[in-house]
Amino acid sequence: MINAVQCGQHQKRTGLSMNHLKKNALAAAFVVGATFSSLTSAAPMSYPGTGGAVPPSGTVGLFASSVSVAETGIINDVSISLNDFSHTWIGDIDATLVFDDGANPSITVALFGDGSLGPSNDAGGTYTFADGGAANFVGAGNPIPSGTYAALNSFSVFDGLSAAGTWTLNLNDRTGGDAGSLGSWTLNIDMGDVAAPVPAPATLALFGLGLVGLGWSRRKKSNS
Ligand SMILES: [Ca+2]
Ligand SMILES: [Ca+2]
Repeated sequence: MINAVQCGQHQKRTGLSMNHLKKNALAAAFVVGATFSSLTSAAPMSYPGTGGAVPPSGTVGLFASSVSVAETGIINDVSISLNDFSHTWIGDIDATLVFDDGANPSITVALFGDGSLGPSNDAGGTYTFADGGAANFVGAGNPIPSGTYAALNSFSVFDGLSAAGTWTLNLNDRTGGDAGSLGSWTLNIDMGDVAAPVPAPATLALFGLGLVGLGWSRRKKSNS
């Protein structure tokens, strides 16, 4: 309603064409229609995680931090940001994102680090890992510039799952000497609606099929 009023005022001032009005009418019809069906558009959600020393003490060990996601929307896309992450030897670290829905085996995506001692490059920035990001994070420079990088594994392994569960960032510093810190981290989940989308016309069609089925069964009964 607010949009319709604003549009009307806008029209008075500028004298917009009929074509523009038709477009707005179509948009309004779409909004009305959407109230009768499940949302199909994706909703980007962000969940903040806490930072800390990497590793938690000394120069070897596991930094782990989890966030709980209550939303049960279907995952369209996942990315993760390491905010204000610094370390004096990036190749010390194996980084993973692990999803545990509490029922099925957990799913692990390797962000960077393959278990062997990697390059001595420093981390010093904010790094987002997302499908389509730049390749070779650990070798991207010294210090590694802030930006969006590809993880070692695709995040598409999460697509189609319900987002609800525990998401854990692991930064495993496996090598003595060199340490760092993480300011915070952010889990980003682009998710759709909980229920499978059922547009209003399809619902009506199913209702109609139900009536047809009912009539058929009654005829069958009367024939027996
Ligand atoms: Ca180390
Ligand atoms: Ca270094």
